[in-house]
Amino acid sequence: MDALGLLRIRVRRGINLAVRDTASSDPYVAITCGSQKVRTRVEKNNCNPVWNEDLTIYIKDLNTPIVLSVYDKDTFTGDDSMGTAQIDIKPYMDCLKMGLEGLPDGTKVGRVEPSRDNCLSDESYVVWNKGKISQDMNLRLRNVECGEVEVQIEWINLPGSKHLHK
Ligand SMILES: [Ca+2]
Repeated sequence: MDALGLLRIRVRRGINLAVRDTASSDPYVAITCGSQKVRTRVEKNNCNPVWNEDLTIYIKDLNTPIVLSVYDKDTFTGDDSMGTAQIDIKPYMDCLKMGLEGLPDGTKVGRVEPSRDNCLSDESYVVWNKGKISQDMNLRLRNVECGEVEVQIEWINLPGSKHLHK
């Protein structure tokens, strides 16, 4: 495996997610990247679930799309879709490649505006904190009537892997 590194995706919570059962849903988040698929636990009967769960994927190619999907867990039928969003890590990776060091905690090192090409519902910042760089994103779900998901991404270098900093 010649991965560039790991991406930790903290799935914080869902906001105003779509109703897929009688009055609510049993949502969970699945993230796919190439052949990888990881998922959170199911939060029963809650359209504003708090997961606060870390999902980690290998990144081998920065061009492979990272797709977040929300589903309603059903016991006897297939799980219903509650929307999808793509996680665009390119602005974040560009900040990482700058090789920043020794900044005060909370320094904003990058800003990403919502656009037609990303799924952001709000401005998103790449932030330096305690020697680490992370980015919080509010993702507006597509292919669904409503719903947003808050995530945070953070890069983790693999020991011995090709270093990103040039
Ligand atoms: Ca259900």
